[in-house]
Amino acid sequence: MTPNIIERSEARRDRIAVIAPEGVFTYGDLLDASAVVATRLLAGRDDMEGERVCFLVPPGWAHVATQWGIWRAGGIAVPLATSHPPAELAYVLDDAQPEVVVAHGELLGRVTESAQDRGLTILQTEALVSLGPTGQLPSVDAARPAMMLYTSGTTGRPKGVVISHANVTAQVESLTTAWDWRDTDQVLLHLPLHHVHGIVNILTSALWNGAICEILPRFNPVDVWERLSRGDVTVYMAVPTVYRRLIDAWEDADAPTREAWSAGARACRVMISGSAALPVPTLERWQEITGQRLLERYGMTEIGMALSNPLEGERRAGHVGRPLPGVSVRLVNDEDEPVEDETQGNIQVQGPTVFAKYWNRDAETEAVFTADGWFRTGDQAVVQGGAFRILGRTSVDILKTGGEKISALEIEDVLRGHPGVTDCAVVGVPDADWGDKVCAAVVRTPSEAVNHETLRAYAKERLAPYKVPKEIRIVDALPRNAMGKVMKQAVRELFEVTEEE
Ligand code: MCA
Ligand code: AMP
Repeated sequence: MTPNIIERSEARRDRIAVIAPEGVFTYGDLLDASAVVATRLLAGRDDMEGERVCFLVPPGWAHVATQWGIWRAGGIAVPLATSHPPAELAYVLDDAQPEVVVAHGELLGRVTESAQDRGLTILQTEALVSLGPTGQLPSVDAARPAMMLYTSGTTGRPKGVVISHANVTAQVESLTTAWDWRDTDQVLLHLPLHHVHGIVNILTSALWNGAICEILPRFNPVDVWERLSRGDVTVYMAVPTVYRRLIDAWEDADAPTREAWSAGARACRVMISGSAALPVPTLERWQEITGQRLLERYGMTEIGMALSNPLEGERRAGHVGRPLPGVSVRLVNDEDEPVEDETQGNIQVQGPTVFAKYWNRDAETEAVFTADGWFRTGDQAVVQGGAFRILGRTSVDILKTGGEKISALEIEDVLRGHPGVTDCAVVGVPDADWGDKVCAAVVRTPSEAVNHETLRAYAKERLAPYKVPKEIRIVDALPRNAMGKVMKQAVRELFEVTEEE
């Protein structure tokens, strides 16, 4: 990966690579700045040899230069989520055991204490990504890990998904072929840079192909529309919640504004949706107001992208298309035997895009691969007329809210830590905006006065903001079956009933 993207970029030194809040930067600027970052990280060594570098840097130039610098020094890039509170960041520091933490001055306060408590060096991007000498950089083999992204699962706290340079290359090459990325492309990036969607599908795909990646500091529907209305963005990607927010903003705008916005969006060559199921009404309304039929695709942190509707040809509503180039996908029953067409099955994936392991979790890694090397995604689908349709997840405890994957069990564990909570159950309630809306039913300790607000405040200190339940209901008891197991569907109904009332 690294050698290839570096060589490819050398040939494009004068072309614009990144437009960011900090300014406009060429591929030459990126090569030079990342060489300086790498030299500083190496601090006299030949190679970082897979040491982890956790970095908490807002989306922008410093983020990209730091990521490339870590890669070029032979380190593993561990991007920290800029929305996370100190407790979640500290968890990643404990798990990833980095050698160093890189932080932007704006966010430094979130990690200083945890890093100091753990005896970790902190480097500030303001000093790291600045002019300086460069030394000899190591040659990094493609089989080596490039990055580690944290993802929630059905067991324990989030796990580090170790993704090699070869994985990233395979993912980017597959998308380049499928979506015809070219050096004349210009893509907008406002998704977080600690997920495959933002890092691989948008940023690295653009830079691999010599295109321009324009980074917005945050998502704001009006800013995105205004930017699109200039008519020079060729590729746009987002999660369904974002498309829904854009539609809402368009509905609220006056007629001339709508016209300008729609004209800009029409000029894109492709608009893509993924990370969660795209509701058909969102697809249809988007097409009505922009003329763009969204290209829906399916992927996962552990595998990159697996299925995609075609660039040319029919993009079927409610479907995620066929396997991408180089990716093998099969549907199996619970015994891992392939099922017939038109039959529901569990999705399994194999190929060079698939990750090798979870960081320091051999048992969990072993459990997600079949004996013959297929990755069990935990998602279910059916093939109808050659196209896959996602039917849901095997576990009710994995939720997707606004494109963020979360574990109900992790949130339950945190809520149970509150002295006022005797028991609780977290569920995802279907919601037009979020996909799954995180809701919690809580049994209160009689002596303690807790309510929706106190529990949310407690959760906010300990969890990423998107994991904090949007609704908390105090109940006398959780619905349980004869075996004593909480019936999550019945818990979900508690909230659905409330909404209809
Ligand atoms: C923010 N909030 C959320 C979420 N995001 N609540 C639930 N789910 C969310 N995803 C909360 C905030 O904590 C806040 O709560 C309130 O909503 C408003 O926050 P705000 O900052 O205004 O939200 P936003 O900036 O508008 O964010 C919404 C968003 C964002 C733009 C949809 O969540 C987003 O960018 N999501 C995409 C994530 C992504 O890239 N996923 C890809 C992973 P309060 O008011 O209580 O404080 S999946 C992946 O990578 C695989 C490979 C794949 O297939 O793509
Ligand atoms: P993550 O682990 O955050 O990478 O999220 C991956 C999960 O997002 C998958 O396992 C699916 O459950 C879900 N997902 C991604 N794309 C789609 C899609 N187009 N339709 C439905 N679910 C999706």
